[in-house]
Parts: sequence; C-alpha cells; structure tokens
Amino acid sequence: MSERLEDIAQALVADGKGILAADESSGTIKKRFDSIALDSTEENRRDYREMLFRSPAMKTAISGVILYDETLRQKAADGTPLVDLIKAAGAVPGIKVDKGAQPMPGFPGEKITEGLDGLRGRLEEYHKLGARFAKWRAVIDIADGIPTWGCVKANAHALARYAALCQEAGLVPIVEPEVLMDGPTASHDIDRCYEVTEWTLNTVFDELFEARVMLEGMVLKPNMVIAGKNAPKQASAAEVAEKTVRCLKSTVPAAVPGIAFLSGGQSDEQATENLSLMNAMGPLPWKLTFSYGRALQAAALKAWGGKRENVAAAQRAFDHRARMNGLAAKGLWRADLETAA
Ligand code: 5MM
Repeated sequence: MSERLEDIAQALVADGKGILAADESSGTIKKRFDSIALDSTEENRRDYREMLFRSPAMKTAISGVILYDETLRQKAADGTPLVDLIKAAGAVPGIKVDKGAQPMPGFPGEKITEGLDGLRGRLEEYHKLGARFAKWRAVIDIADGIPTWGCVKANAHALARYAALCQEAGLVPIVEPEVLMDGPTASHDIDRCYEVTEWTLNTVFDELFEARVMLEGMVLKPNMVIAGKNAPKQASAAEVAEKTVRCLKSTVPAAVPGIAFLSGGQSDEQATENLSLMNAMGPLPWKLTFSYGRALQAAALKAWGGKRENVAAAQRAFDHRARMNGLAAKGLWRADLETAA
C-alpha cells in the first residue's frame, strides 16, 4: 500500500466503506463488557476484537480500524498479530493517541483532551507497529453558558498540534471534535447543536491552517447536527441530514478528502439512515462515511455475550451493520433491507 498521506486518507474513505472505531479505552470497554456481565480481562478484550476483525464484512465494508494501544500489540489466539488480521482483510490499522478528556482548569463543566507531551515519540513507535493513521478526540459539551470560547479554542489548538505531529510521522490524522448529544444535560435542540458545531469546526479549520496541516492528508470525524438526547423535540432524519450537510458545507474545505461521522449515542439504524440520506443529497465536495463505535458494535456485543458458541451469530450481527452502513455510505440504504435480513 502507498505510504503517501493523501493515498491513505483516500483509502480510508473508499467508496462504500467506512471505519470501525474499536479504540475503547480500558474504562470504556469495561462499561461495554459490564452490559453483558463479562469481566474486562486482557484475554476477553482480545477475543472480542479478534472476533470482529475476522468477520467477513471487514473485507467489503471496513476501510480502517481504530485500535487502542493494547490491541495494536496483541496477538490472536493462534499467534497472528491482530494488526495482521486487519491488513489481511484489506483494511488500514489505526491508533487512538489521545490520553483522554480531563476537566479543564478554570472552566467548570468543560474538558480538554490531553496527550501532546511525548506524542512525537509515541507516533514513531506506532508507525513501526503498523499503524498508518491516528485519532484524537476532543469533547465539547452543550449546556447553559457552555461551551466557552476558551474551551473550543484550546481543544481546536490541541487537535491541530496533534494533526501536524501525525503528518510528520507519516500517519493520517483523524481529527475528531465531538459536540456531544449525550452529555450530562443533553437537552439542547438541533439548532443549538448547529450553532456550536459550526463554531467548533470553523475554529478547528483555522487552527489546522495555522499549524500547516495538509488538508488532503487528513480525515474529519465530526458529530452529526442533531438534538441532545434529552431534548423534548427530536429532529427527523431528513432535518438531521439537511442541517448536517449545510453545516459541513459552510465549514469544511473541499480539499479534505472525507468526513467519517461518529455515532455519538444514536441508535444503530438512526446512524445508518442519517448517513444514507446525506449521501443521497449529493453531489458533495467530500466523501461522507462512518467511523462508528457503538452503532457498529452494539448488536454484535449483545449477540456474543462473551460466549465462544455465539461467535458466528455475533459476526453475523456485525456483518449486517457493517453492510448496512456500507450501503449508507453510497446513499443506498433502505429500511426494508434491515427487516429482510
Ligand atoms: C470507541 O470509542 C472511542 C473511544 O472512547 P474513549 O476514549 O472514551 O474510551 C470514541 O472516541 C469513538 O471512536 C468515537 O466517539 C465514535 O464512537 P461512537 O460510539 O460515538 O460511534
């Protein structure tokens, strides 16, 4: 595979494919396993991820996989490095490199993502271990008086510093500024989400420009423009699609090859439907696809339940969601395909 950043970025947003976000940190994967009453041991985490990476849809619908540090170093039960399973499926291995969102001093209720110290050295090692792209997530919450300019600016600046370091190391940066739909309050309407997302993305692209990040060699991972999960009035899929595309068109330069959404707490089908509607609105200046964690994995995790005898059923569940989202990335998903399956 080409080592050019532009080519890697294009591969990540290849037609009908998207990214599997499997980079849950130790705390998050524990929460996921708690939901199926399974201990979060190193072996269980390995078995779960190996099951996903060996699923048939990896070859047809998944362009890349975002891993956590532990997974990048892990071997499958038969001794094959998990990274090699991903490559054998024709997908690109990636790595989460932020150290998580921490309370921002002086800004009650807001967070700043940490992890820039020593990042250059870590990226060099991750490249040697086979990663060809990276991910950094900034978290922006919406509540009374929140977000503040200080929080938006600091997070955008960190994203740009991270992206520049990635490109220096030969890794495509996935730039993820997530405006939360499921934060502590989450009662905002879709128009407030539009306003905050537009503000955040404008600030992020200003910072990327100032940090001399090559836009052709990156992928944006934003939230959709959507109401908070506790909002009394939820927007229709058509409204989410229309407002998201409008917001992105007014903030994301056409030089960016692709945009891969996070699912953010939407239901599996909602995340698929919204993406499909957006792609059906084309032509668009960039590819629009998925980089889902929960919306790709939830059904598979439940079907698996931590039991070896359920592996085939869990892989079928994962394949189905990956295939539905692959269709959505081309604007070709239909509700009846869900029930037909
Ligand atoms: C898979 O979850 C990722 C890691 O989260 P933590 O660092 O909090 O453990 C997360 O960044 C994820 O990649 C994105 O939020 C997309 O996942 P969803 O579930 O929102 O599609």
